[in-house]
Amino acid sequence: MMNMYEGRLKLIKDEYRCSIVYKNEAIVPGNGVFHRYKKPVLTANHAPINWRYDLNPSTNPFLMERLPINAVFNPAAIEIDNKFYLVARVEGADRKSFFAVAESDNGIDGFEFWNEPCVIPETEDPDTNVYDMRLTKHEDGYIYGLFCTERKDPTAKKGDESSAIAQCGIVRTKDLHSWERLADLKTNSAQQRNVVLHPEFVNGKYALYTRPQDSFIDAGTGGGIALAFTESMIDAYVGNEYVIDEKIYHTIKESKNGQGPAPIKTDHGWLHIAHGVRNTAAGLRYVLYSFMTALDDPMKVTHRPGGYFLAPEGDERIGDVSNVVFCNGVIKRPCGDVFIYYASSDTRCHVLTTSVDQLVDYVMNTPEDQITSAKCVSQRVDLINKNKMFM
Ligand code: M1P
Repeated sequence: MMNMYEGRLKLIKDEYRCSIVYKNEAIVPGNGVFHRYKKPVLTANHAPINWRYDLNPSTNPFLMERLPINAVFNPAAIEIDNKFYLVARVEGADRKSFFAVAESDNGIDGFEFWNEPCVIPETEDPDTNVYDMRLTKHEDGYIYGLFCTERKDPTAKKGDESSAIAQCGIVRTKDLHSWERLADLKTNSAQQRNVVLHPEFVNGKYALYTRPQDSFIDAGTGGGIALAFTESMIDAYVGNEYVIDEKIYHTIKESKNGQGPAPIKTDHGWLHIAHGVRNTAAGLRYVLYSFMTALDDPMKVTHRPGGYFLAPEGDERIGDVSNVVFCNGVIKRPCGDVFIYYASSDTRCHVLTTSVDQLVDYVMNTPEDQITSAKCVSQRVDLINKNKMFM
């Protein structure tokens, strides 16, 4: 007869295999822009057993989960030699996040974490929490990971244990195994989140999408997604942050917005996926939207499809921070297929599949937000009239 330890170990191993080995299927017919998938691609259940349990029967006879994983979300993404890699935000039950690489052969299922999480060196001022990496394969030859580094606000009043300062941490790598930590980005803004490196030099400089913000949660006077420039990624410093995509009253991005992954280069322009946030009686609602900037001038927005590209649906709406979709990982394949990785409600990771052609069509031919109800009615009536000959 099996003792408690052995019985539990078998059940836990079976449960782990069941939660990571499955075939993911596209939900058809989809909306013509992308396909959603029936199952998430990466969840807390993907965390290997030896990351969570002390497997020594003499120190853990009940086989208790000593270091549970709370959530796996907001992954960066990259394809190397035909393999799909996610660098996910893994959050323990202790609320600390860290990064870990998971790999898959097809990008839609079969993701498995590497043996150990990423070891990210600290700076002289240790991070309390790190999260939301964006990977950029830069033309200088490095893969950069820009992420949010968070520390307690040193000016917080006595008793205030929640005020924090968010800034941009920077690492670089060639293989996702060893990570070189560079100095945190310096800017003139009080706080930064959602900082992303543009993949090419712009006028000989590194170009960074920033999101200046006044305080930890509120973007405040930080007007939207900005572009800023630095001579070097070593001791990177940006001065002026030029807002290229501002937040706007009564749109899906009226409270704040943030660049998603590094933009995708297409023949027609740089294609951006971003998140927009509005406030509601039920709290903040995060959706994804898209826009395009000029190839020869990434400061110039050329196309702004109105409304959201993706909003949380069904089970996606529920989680640790409900009513959120967030994207910081995309893979454009050489064949033109595009895999967009997003997380729902700060809890789990999903994939959308589409193509450069579909995304370009969406961004270039979807009408802009008309800003008022009357103009939106007229926009819809126009569409109805044009459709008469096809009905
Ligand atoms: O909880 C939703 C998201 O909130 C923050 O994003 P932003 O700075 O744009 O508001 C981040 O903490 C992000 O990780 C989180 O998903």
